[in-house]
Amino acid sequence: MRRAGYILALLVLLAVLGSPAAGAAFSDVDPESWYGEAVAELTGRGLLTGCPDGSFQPERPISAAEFVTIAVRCGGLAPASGQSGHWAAGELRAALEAGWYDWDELPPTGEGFDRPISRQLAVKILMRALLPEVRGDYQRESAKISDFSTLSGRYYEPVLAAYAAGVVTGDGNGAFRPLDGLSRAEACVLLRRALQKAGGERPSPPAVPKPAAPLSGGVSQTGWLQVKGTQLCGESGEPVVLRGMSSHGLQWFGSFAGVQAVRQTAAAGANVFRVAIYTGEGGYLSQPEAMKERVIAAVDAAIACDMYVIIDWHILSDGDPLAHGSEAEAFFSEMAQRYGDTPNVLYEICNEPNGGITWQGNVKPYAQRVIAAIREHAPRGIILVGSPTWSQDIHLAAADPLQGENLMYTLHFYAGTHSAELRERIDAARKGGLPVFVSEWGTSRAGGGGGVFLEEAGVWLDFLEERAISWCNWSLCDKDEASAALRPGTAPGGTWSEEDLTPSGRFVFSRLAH
Ligand code: IDC
Repeated sequence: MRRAGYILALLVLLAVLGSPAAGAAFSDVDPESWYGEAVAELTGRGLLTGCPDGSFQPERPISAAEFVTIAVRCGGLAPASGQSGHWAAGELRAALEAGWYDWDELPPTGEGFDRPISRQLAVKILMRALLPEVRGDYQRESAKISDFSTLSGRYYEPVLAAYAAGVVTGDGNGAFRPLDGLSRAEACVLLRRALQKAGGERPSPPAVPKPAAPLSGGVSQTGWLQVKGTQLCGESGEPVVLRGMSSHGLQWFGSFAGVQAVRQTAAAGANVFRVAIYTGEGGYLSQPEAMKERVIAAVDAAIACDMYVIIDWHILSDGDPLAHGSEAEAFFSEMAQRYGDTPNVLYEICNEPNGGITWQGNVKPYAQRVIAAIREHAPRGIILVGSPTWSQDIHLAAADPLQGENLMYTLHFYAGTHSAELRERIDAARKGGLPVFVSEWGTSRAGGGGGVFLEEAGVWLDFLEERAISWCNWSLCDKDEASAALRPGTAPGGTWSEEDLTPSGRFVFSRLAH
């Protein structure tokens, strides 16, 4: 009896939801209309459900949550578990983590979930979900779009790819209208076309490459780090070298700090990931809560990959670390409370002090304050300290070092700008007993562009290897600049091949494994 009642309830529910069994018989969908077939097919494949009253509402603008939910089903992505607050929270989270959209495009605070999704964002999500490999030729495809000048550069790649694949054709005037919404009927037609191009079948979720097993120097193997003399060592005292990538600013490129992106660096041999939390330029100081969420997500992603992870308070435009000393203390105190008993985490307290500041008057007193705040909750974690002139003046720190255990001093270099002189400075500082960690370096000039200078970068890396000095490369992102490791348009949640790596990325990835 009970079982019969359950089955009956299930049947009623399926009918209401517009299950495959219910067919495409929506009261307001004419099977002969331009979108009738698309609706019928998606419904038939269980990818689409109508409204509880049996209607489909084809003219209504599709909301972001509705669109993402269908895209997640089409792409065969599993909704993230443990999400609450919105009916589509699991799907939205999964799509975000897969890199189908960025945090700022649909903030997880939810205000955009039920609003109409823009055409440009819908196309980006759709292309990343179903046709991530497709690229469109700029000249050829942009010529098809009469209002191309209104499209933001951020959407060039997916929109041009969508035109190239024939997924989008534009309206009667050849316009794309990037900021307008799209109707539920239009969404169905686009999704069906993309599914057809993708081979008509649900692609399996992107394969996550397994780290080259066992991950050499993975945290589960090396344990708590410690500094002995000038050398970074593992828990049992053996010398350890960390090699890995730095994120770019999380406020712009947070999607490249997710599990899939980080894991791919682990698969190439990295055992550390650096999480760059810009203080200025729209970063932490302008949106502390949102940025904190991103930091935690990125740190947890690295922990999930058995990697060490550096929490980098990325001062840059705000040259004096003391300028936001209280914010730094509060931030690191919170991070140390959260991660103080996790051997994975290192704390880099000031990326690059610069401007009219000194070691003794600014950086050192700042470091004393922040180190004290961290040590209250993280007695063992390694703390990395910068120095004036964009973390090049380690000789000043060597002349007047900080007191305390497990402290290291960062030196940053860019192969197109810095060479032998800075290397000599490292040797001199180490001779004086200063432990050095190259927490950021680039193959380009110091501005992030120019080059790349792979020969000089090779000299630098050989120098570091000979001395067992750890390093992180700037940066893991697809920005159109020489120092970026990934080509513009690379999907953060996809599986990268050689073609996705820039010349810098290829060089650096080849040097990660040792
Ligand atoms: C650069 C980025 C660039 C960005 C700029 C300002 O590559 O895209 O526009 O910052 O935010 C550093 C800094 C690092 C710089 C990098 C290259 O730590 O933030 O990134 N660099 O200029 N120190 C020396 C070089």
